[in-house]
Amino acid sequence: PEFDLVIRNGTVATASDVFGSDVGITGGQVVALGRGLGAGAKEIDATGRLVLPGGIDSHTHIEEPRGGPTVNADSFASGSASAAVGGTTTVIGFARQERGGSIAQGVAEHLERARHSRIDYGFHLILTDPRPEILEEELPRLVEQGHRSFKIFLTYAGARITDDQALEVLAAARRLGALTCIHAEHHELIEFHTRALLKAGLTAPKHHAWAKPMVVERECVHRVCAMAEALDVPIQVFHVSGGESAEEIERAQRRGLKVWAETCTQYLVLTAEDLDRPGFEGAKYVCSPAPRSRADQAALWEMIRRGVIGNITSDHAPTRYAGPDGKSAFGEDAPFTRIPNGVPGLAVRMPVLFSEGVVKGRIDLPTFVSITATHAAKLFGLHPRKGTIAVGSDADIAIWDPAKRVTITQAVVQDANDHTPYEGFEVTGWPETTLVRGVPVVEGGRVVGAPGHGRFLPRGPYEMIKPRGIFPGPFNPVDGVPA
Ligand code: DUC
Ligand code: ZN
Ligand code: ZN
Ligand code: ZN
Repeated sequence: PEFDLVIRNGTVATASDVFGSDVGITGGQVVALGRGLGAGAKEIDATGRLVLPGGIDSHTHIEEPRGGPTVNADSFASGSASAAVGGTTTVIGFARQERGGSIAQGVAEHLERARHSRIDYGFHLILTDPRPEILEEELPRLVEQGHRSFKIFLTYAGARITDDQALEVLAAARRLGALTCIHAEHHELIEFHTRALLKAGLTAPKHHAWAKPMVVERECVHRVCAMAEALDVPIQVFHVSGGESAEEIERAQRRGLKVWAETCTQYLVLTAEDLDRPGFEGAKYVCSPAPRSRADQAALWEMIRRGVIGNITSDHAPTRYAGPDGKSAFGEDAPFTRIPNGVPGLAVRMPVLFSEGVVKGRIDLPTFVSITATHAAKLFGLHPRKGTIAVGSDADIAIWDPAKRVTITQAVVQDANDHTPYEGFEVTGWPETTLVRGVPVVEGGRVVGAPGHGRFLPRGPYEMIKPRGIFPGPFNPVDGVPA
C-alpha cells in the first residue's frame, strides 16, 4: 500500500477552505490530499463525514495541584481521554510555581504527570512569585526548553501577583519571546464586594456572580491592555466573558496592539441564572469570571464573527461535587467563597461550539476550525505542525458525523469528574473517530488510545508574538533605551 492510512471520500475543512478530499497519512503525518489517492494499509470510509483538524484546547487544568483541600478530578489519562472524545488532540495545561518555590520544579513535576496523556500537550507556566532569580535564571532555560507561554493571575489569594510583578513578568516575556496569558479581574474590588455580601448574609452560589460583576473584569482587561501597550509586549486575555470586556479588547486591537482574547464554552451557553438552580445545584456552575447574560452571549458570538475573539477554550477545571454521602463535598450550606471555581468542559467544547455555532448558523465551518484549532496553534507556536490539515502536518484529525444528535451526560464526556454543567444539553454533530499523529485515540465514541501516546510539544520562537517595536512614548522601558 502507498499509505499507512487513507481517510476516503470525506469533506475536509480548514480555517480557510472546505473541499472534498481523501487524506493520505504515513508516519503520523498527512502526506497527500486529493481525490482518488492510492491504497492505504488501513482505510476509513468518511463518506458523509467531516474531516476536521483535531482541536487545540489551550486553557485546561488537568491533574493540577490546587493547594488546599480540593483536588482536580482528572489525571492526564482521564482528561486526555475526555478531550479526544470531543475531537481535541492537543491540550495546553499549566505547570505551577508555588510561592517561594521554583517554576523549574513545577515544570519537572508536571512533565512527569503528563507522561500519561493520550494526546499531545504543552504547558503555560503559572508564575505566582516572579522573583528576579526566577525571571532571570529559571525562565530563560525553560523558554529555551520549549515552554514559551506564561500565565499570571491578578486575582485569587493563593495565586495572584501585583501589578508591579505583572509588569516584571511582561518585561521578561518580551525579552525572552514568550506569550503571557492573563486572568484579569480586579482583586480588591472582588474582595470588597465579597466582604459586603458575607456581612449581609448573601452567601448562596448565585452571590458568586454578585461578587464578580462585569465591571470587575472590564476594568482589569482595560488595565492589562494598557500594560501591554506600555511595554510593547503581546498578551492573550483569558476567558473574556461578555460584551463589555470584549469591547476593551477590540479597542486595543484597533490601536494595533497584539492583544488577543479567548472566551470559553461556558460563557456562550451558561448564564448567571444557572448559579441559582434549586438546592445547592448552583455550586456546579461556579466559575470565574462568572457566567453572565444572554445578551453577553450574543455579544460574544458577534465578537467571534468579527475576529475580536479568536480562540475558544474549555478552562476545564473539574472538582467532584459529591462526598461519600452523595451530598456536596464542600457542604450544602457553604458560602460561595468556599465553592471551588471551575467547570469541566474538555469533551463538550467542540461539539457545543459546532452545534451552537455551525448548525445554528452563527458561524461557518472554517470559523469553527479556526476558533477551535488553527488560531490557538498559531498563537502558541504550534502551527503548521498542529491546527490544520495540510501536507506535512501531524495527522491530528477528528472525523465528525455532522448530523449525529447527542444528549450530553456525564457518561458521554468520559472524564473523571462526577457531574457536568452541560447535563441534558442537546447537540447536533459529534466526532466519531479521533486520530493523534495518525493513531486512533477514539473510535466510534470508544476511547482506544493508550495513556502515554501523547507527546510534549516544545515550542520554538515564532513570528506572531514578536513585539511590534512601537512604544507609546520616546522610551523603551523594558530595555531602558530610547525607543
Ligand atoms: N477560573 C479560573 O480562573 N481558573 C480555573 C477555573 C475557573 O473558573
Ligand atoms: Zn509517571
Ligand atoms: Zn483564569
Ligand atoms: Zn483557568
